[in-house]
Amino acid sequence: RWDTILHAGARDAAPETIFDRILRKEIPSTVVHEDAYVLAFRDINPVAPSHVLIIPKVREGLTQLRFATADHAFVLGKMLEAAAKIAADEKLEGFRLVINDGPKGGQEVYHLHMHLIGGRTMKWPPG
Ligand code: DGP
Repeated sequence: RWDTILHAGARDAAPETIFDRILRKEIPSTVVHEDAYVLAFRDINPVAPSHVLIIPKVREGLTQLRFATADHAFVLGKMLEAAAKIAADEKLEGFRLVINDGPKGGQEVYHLHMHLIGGRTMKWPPG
């Protein structure tokens, strides 16, 4: 499975991000979930009482969702599975999952990540 993701190519030429350093534990983070495929840690700049980032562990994965293909289905599923578990662990009554894509989508870190946000009532539409 990792072979297909490693050779998916979308991020091979992309520079490292701060999330690679978090994955290597060079930068401390508050980890709330870790398995073979994903790491989840609290956002340094939370926008809600519970704000967790869920990222794939493999750095040659994806910089952003727009490059996702069927090759990434497994790890994308693992990210969603982790989100469901963390939402239960955090005892969230309601929550929102956000993937920002590109500058106009509000993306700042180009290592695919999902924001799990909860602990307050969400507004719609988002900003
Ligand atoms: P985005 O805008 O979707 O690319 O979100 C990037 C998020 O990453 C942003 O909410 C802040 C968070 N972040 C950036 N640097 C760090 C860091 O060093 N540690 C942690 N825990 N979060 C970070």
